[in-house]
Amino acid sequence: MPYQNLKKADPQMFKLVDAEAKRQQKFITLIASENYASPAVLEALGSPLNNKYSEGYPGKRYYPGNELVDKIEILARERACKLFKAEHANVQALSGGPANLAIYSALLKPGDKLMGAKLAHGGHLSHGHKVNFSGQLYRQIGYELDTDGRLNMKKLAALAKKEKPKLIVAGFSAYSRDIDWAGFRKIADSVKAYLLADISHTAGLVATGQLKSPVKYADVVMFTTHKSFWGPRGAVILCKKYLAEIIDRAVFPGFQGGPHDNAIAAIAVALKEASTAKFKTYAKQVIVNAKTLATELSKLNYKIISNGTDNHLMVVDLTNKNLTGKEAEAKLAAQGILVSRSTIPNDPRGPFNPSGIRLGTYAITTRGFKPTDIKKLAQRIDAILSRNT
Ligand code: DSN
Repeated sequence: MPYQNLKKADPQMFKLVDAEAKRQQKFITLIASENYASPAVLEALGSPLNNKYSEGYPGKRYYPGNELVDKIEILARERACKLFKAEHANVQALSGGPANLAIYSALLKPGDKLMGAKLAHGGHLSHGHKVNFSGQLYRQIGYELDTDGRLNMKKLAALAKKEKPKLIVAGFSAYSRDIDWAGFRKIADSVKAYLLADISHTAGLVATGQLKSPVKYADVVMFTTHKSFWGPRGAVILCKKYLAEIIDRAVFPGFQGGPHDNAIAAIAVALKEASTAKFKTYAKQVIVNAKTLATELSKLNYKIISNGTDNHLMVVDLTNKNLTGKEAEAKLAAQGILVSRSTIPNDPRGPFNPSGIRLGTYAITTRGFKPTDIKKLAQRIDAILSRNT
């Protein structure tokens, strides 16, 4: 039985943790940013590595007793570099938002222009949105998807030429198409901007060759380790050698104190898992499942932004169904299916109750869903959303 020590020490918390573990098994999770950490990852996370302080980097710490922690961090960095064919990896950022802020602080000065996708067009808060520190410290030049729900590289090039940003973020939380990294590089070069690829949503698909890799093109690539991998909460920053020192310095001591050594060990485990044939099969299945879900929902007259998907997710515009994203989210959750509300491009509604929902297939694929299950799931989603109550 798991959690026996917790049960004894804190029965109230035990009940909550145990109930949450059961809830995660009971619900069908289509939240595009969620997945299940593997048992090996959870063991590394819950290990005594949690107890160590190791400010600094391997071979250069500000505390003693880090000989083994050094080996662990070096292993995580080496595995990240090998998996993505990268020149340098930093594995200390606590999660995606802090990683992005550290990267900006390394490459930009307050007030500089940062060109990132608008939130309603698939971007992320940390890509310069005004409610995020990134939008308060830097000036966001927001870009949009075209009317077909796809990136229009010509329009992006024109915007970059007009605004001359210092950094371009190519990265998305709700964009279902593969990305023209070479095109982004060309645009960045045309205005002498840095290019940051935020592949938090797709890193596992990139690592296994299912989607194009930005590593050759971007100055910096970052990703979280809990969405597309069976990994812990955390982030990895990859960069060219010439930026390694300033990126490392920005993470520590610029932004953070002691790294979470247990999370770093768990990241290393997740990256090892990601290099296996089993994981490659999983990554392929994630995409097959997402394509099937998009096709089946389209057949049921759901409007998928960009008419389909190349990756694990899709955004569904519910306007023709006379439902808001929040209403659909609640109706589905009441029946055990979790999706997250989502803005659609040029959404007339606000982000708290937007016009769409976002669905992703990482978690259900980990649980073994195949296209036959997906077809039933699409029918079930439609049946729930079509009910009047
Ligand atoms: N909030 C996450 C997502 O759902 O995409 C990204 O940080």
